[in-house]
Amino acid sequence: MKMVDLRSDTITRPTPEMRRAMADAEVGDDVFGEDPTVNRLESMAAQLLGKEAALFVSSGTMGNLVSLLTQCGRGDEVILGDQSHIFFYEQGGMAALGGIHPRTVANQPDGTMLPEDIEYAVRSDNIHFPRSRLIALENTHNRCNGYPLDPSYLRTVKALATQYRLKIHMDGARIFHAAAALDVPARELVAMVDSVTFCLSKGLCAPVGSVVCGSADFIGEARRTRKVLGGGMRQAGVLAAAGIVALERMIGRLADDHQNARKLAEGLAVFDDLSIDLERVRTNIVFINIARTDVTPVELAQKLKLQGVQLLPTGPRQLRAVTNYHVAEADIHYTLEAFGKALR
Ligand code: TLP
Repeated sequence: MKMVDLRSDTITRPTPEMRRAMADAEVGDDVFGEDPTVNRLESMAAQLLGKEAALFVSSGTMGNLVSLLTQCGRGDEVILGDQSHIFFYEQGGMAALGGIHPRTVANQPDGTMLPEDIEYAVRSDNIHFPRSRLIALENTHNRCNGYPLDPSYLRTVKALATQYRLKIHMDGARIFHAAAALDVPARELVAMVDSVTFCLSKGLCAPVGSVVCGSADFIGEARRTRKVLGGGMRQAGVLAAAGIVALERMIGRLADDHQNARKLAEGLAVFDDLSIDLERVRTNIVFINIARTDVTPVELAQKLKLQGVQLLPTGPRQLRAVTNYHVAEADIHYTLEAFGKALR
């Protein structure tokens, strides 16, 4: 039976071109800085995002952790959204491994934190308080409808950061998805931040890898942090080669995933048993709320799987669908039919 996998865009598999590039990759010892393919990926990434330097890391989680550990010390505080991936899904790594204190602020449905809430969270100089050091943003915002943060909001946060002498880190796991949705170059979305992580393995089809970008000084320190976390990867050019193809070939098609997500959301909104915040569907992530009480998200996901469609339960009444490279427009129709049968 055909299976449409909408659980995540992390499920994307390397394209034939990527596999060829991986097989042919020129490699060296990256801990000595001698892997030409990793070096090429890092300089391409830095250039693409308008930053001085970049660092190839194994995952988005590692990129965020490396960035926070590099920019903050023990007892420092990070202001971040209560729905952010860093807070929600990364095992509290900043606290567990870095002694960094998370200060959460409510995320709005569009992934922003209200500027007044950020300002209220900034600590004054007082012996009782941790020191506010950094604001962490997420773009697109996974748990907030995959919504993109636009340049005007980012400038507002930058003004606050400047006023209070805070750094900004962006979890840009899907920064190119945001750029496609807003129709602005990705570099415009990261110009205001000190560090950014983006993922090669979410929708861009690389099998492994993320890249951290920032100033040359920051990346020099981040390279040390990556090493202490065990992230020095030696002949990593076989992985970076797929990342290069991802940057060259896969970014341009992300708008197709957004369009398919839109079609899926509009098709699902017709079902009385489901509710979708259609206005918030701007990228490839669709949250589906179940209005009925006689079926749990896990049960509905099981029924859908029997009809050849996989989704991820993400809350007590909620499922998530993420369109990606392996989901074609015809698969959206197939998915809508599967919902019809599963809800019957
Ligand atoms: N997100 C995954 C799951 O962890 C939820 C997904 O399926 O969406 N930042 C953001 C915004 C992410 O969405 C993710 C992965 C990460 C960081 C972590 O990346 P990895 O999995 O490479 O460590």
